[in-house]
Amino acid sequence: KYSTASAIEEPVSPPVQVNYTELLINGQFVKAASGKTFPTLDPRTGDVIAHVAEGDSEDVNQAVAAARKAFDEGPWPKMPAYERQRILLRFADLIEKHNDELAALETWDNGKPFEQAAKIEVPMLARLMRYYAGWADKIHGLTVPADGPYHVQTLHEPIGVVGQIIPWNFPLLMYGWKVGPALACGNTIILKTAEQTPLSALLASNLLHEAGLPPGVLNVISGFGPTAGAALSSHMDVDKLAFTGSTSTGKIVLQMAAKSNLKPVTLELGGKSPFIICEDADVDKAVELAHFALFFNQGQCCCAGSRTFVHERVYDEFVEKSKALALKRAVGDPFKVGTQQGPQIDTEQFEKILGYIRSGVEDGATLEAGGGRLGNKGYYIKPTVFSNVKDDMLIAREEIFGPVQSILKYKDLDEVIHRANSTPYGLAAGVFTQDIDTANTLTRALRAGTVWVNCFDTFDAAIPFGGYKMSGHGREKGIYGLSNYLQVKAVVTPLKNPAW
Ligand code: TXE
Repeated sequence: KYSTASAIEEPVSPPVQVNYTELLINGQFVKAASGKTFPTLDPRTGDVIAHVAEGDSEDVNQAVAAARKAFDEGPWPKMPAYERQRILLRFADLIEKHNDELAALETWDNGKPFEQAAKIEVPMLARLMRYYAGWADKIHGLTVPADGPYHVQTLHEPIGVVGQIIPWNFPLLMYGWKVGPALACGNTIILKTAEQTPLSALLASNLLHEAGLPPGVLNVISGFGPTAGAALSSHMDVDKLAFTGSTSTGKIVLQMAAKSNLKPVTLELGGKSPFIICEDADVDKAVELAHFALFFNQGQCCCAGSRTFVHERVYDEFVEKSKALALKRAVGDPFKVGTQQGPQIDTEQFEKILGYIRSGVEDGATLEAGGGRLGNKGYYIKPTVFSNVKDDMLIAREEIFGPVQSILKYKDLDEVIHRANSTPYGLAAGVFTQDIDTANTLTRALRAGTVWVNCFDTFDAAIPFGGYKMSGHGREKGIYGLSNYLQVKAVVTPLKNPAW
């Protein structure tokens, strides 16, 4: 059924229409000020899906002005939190109602399996909205016992006009991680979507307005990084920036934020996450989990388990079984039932991944499976497995962001801790062991924002996510995600009669 050898069958016709292609500013869909559009492409074929309005600095200015007015004049930040909560809850209901439409648009624009989008990602978006709706009316400050005759309290206030820049690998989930907490706290937003995947956020944002969001509270700009993204990052009237993307672009936006108005920045960046398989592991289960940790979402995950460290005692068996699993992986049209892996996002990522595969071969790693493109159309890559990977090889050091598993051998725990931490990244790590002491040692020793023990990619609205080192600043999701979008104001009042 799946052509894992040479060709991909004719693409299935997507069961969805594209209805929204313009910028969303002040509650209205509008053309770009320049009149320009750009094509968004189907990764299965490289064909144009739709032409989308191309936002630039003039559009960003208009969106910031709308968000500023919606913040300063309200009612959004001042309305009873219960009302904001109800809008987010109605939005969650609408997401569920339009589940398959959102999922199909996501698959068409991104290439991810429809089943994954429809059964995992869109339901998670609804869950995230309900989670943050739940927080909306429970955000409050403290009464502080200060020295001296003072009544001291803290007010937790929304930070203001928020700029958010998101990538293309999980367009709707990144939308949810950013928009959910910012709205719950009473902020107003300008969201810049990734140029590869502008469509699903426009549909979702239309539903959010249908749910009752006042105009200007969420503005959505489709467009490119160096133009629209840069205009947002360096804008003098944006109070806060949240960015997810590559570490190199993260550095650029942080600089722009610093050089403009010193807006605080949350960054969620790249990774090179270790997944450590200990000598006591059930090898079959470990192989399956490590495969999932790397290949999920075509390998396009910031937290992908892209350095699989395997204890020497189980190494050979692990490599054999990982190879067999990769060869069985169902690669094909993401709209087909049963597809596990669709195409990569675009020609740039496709070429970059193929370059890394070539470098793995040239550096002397053993190519166990895959090793090239699949078919002659679109951006499909064969699930690729390298064994005998050494720490200094490019494929073990840099983020590949594709379906390429690198399996490394280790001897003892101290050695693997040192090697796992020898990276500028620190986003996530995985540990596979039945020994509680080994698990405790590793979870404390690994310098990463998330450590999954005997599981991987377990995401939940309540679990915080973010990076150590060059994987980012701050945490998103959960209670931690709220603080990105709040200011703390200390209010100090002398007590007239301190005796009471
Ligand atoms: O990322 P960019 P790209 C990694 C992954 C991938 C690499 C490059 O390794 O291969 O990054 O991908 C906007 N000012 N990740 O080029 O450039 C851009 O328009 C302001 C990991 O797609 O970081 C998009 O909206 N904004 C990552 C967003 O930044 C700018 C997910 C991300 O694009 C900008 C994606 C600029 N000068 C890629 N330049 C993760 N952490 O999950 C670009 N942008």
